[in-house]
Amino acid sequence: MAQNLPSNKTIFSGLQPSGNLHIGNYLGAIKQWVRLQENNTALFCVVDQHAITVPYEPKELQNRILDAAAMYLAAGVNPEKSIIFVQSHVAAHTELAWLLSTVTPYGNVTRMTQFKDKSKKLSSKDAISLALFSYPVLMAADILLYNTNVVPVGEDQVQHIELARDIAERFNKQYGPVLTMPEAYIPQETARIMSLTDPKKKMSKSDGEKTYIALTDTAEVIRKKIASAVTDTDPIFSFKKSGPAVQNLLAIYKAFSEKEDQDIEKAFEGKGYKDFKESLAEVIITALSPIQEKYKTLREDDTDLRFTLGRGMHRAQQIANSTLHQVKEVMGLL
Ligand code: ATP
Ligand code: LTN
Repeated sequence: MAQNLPSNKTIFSGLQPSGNLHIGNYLGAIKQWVRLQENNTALFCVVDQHAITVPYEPKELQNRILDAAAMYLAAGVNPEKSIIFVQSHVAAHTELAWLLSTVTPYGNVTRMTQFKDKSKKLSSKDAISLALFSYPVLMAADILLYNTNVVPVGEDQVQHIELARDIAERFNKQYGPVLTMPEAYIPQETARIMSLTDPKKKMSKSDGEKTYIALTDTAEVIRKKIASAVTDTDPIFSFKKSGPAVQNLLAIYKAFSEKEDQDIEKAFEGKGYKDFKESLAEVIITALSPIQEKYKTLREDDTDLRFTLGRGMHRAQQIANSTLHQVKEVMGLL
């Protein structure tokens, strides 16, 4: 199902500052945001309160929040066009989450697959927090506070967006039409970039260095990781006929080179994996190097970055507080 590029809508999305951002995050999320900010009203949030739902290192969090925000800007999110801010700077998120939790059926939250996956990965039952369970309600609050129409995300987040829609519908039915119904926007080719070592699993920062390409990886590291990426038995370069490992590498090639399928297929016809992988590594390096340079500058002196986040906070607060006020009013709070 191909989706048209939205225009004249309100767009909201966010990433957790919980580790190395990788090319899956870039192609599946940030790169899409950059396109969407042109013809829409856009808000991009560093969702720090989501990142603390699993065990984490408090000493590292501040830096990780700044790293994530710097990567948004370095990758082309423009603070003159979009509102860029940190979730915990806008108190309305957690407040609305509580209010929404009163209309959220417990049974619906128990169906969330991300909770099941994440809780399985934790070492003990005690490490599974109530916050990890109620995470999707906070995500619904993030989205619903800004009268969001469109939420660009990777495929893995669709279930959470469905829950946000369900919560909005229940709320509006019970209290009146205050909340806007959001929709997920999933760019097709890059919806799911797979692991470099196991094409059955999505690329994820939690599965070890070799499985992903971090946005901050050096050219040398990128060449090494691509050279050791798994492939299928026969070198066939076809978007339809190759096996899953090569299809994934082709999808990455296409997304970074912005070339057409036929042109890529033709370029590697009759060639071996070595040539293809060398070319793929260079395509990735060329695309990432301007982003890496800008990122380095932004992180060397964070004055500008902090100023941008402060401005984003004020702009976000204005919208969020107005929605929260309406919600409280219809709910009968004083
Ligand atoms: P985790 O370690 O929890 O798997 P992650 O690396 O998947 O984390 P998230 O913070 O869960 O990253 O995802 C941030 C955004 O990037 C989401 O919109 C998600 O859909 C998108 N995303 C993450 N991984 C991929 C991927 N492999 N392909 C496409 N999009 C992705
Ligand atoms: N759950 C998402 C991050 C996230 C988000 C959001 C995305 C939190 N709040 C609101 C879009 C809109 C994730 O794990 N990637």
